Amino acid sequence: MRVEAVQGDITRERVDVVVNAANSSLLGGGGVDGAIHAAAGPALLEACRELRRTVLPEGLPVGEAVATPGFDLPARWVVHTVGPNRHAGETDPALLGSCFRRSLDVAADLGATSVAFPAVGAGVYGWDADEAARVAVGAVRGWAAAAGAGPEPGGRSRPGGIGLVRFVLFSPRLLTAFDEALGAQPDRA
Ligand code: AR6
Repeated sequence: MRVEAVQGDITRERVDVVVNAANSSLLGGGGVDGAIHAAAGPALLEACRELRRTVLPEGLPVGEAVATPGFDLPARWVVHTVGPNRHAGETDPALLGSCFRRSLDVAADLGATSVAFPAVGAGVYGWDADEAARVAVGAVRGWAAAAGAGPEPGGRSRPGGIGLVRFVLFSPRLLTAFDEALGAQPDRA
């Protein structure tokens, strides 16, 4: 699986899945969440409301992920995840890593071959750029290594079709942090 980092606007990415750094309400917000809703059009908010009415009446838990169509985005699907909010005392990096692993689980179940991630947690939720990058890269590479290892102990076989993960960063500072994390961590898959 290829893992790369670029600077850009994730709403313009031509990939199967764009990941959204949402909040538990799934009903929109600022940052990349606001940009994705603006670019996808009002049908995205309606799809999120439907998730709340049906399978997620209490919202999406931190570290979890759920899919909707991409509507007016170039991407086919949006996978929404919720990062831990450091300002609310959620400082466990494992929860941030879970956002990336669970998003890839959902993307793989959709049959996606390419996934773009923003720097989940590195905006409003207060994660330092270097730590956010280290956690993100470690989680994605760990997921790829596990996916390459075949069926999970529970017997569930993971589709191994994701060939590209691209981190799409809004600022040069974040791009540097992700480039350093990618260079510093060995490619395990
Ligand atoms: N493309 C790529 N990255 C972007 C874009 C874009 N179009 N727009 C912003 N970013 P944040 P969080 C970067 O705050 O920290 C929302 O209100 C941004 O510069 O979007 O997980 C949600 O509803 C930053 O580096 O996500 C939640 O309430 C990164 O995306 C809360 O913010 C993530 O910043 C989630 O906070």
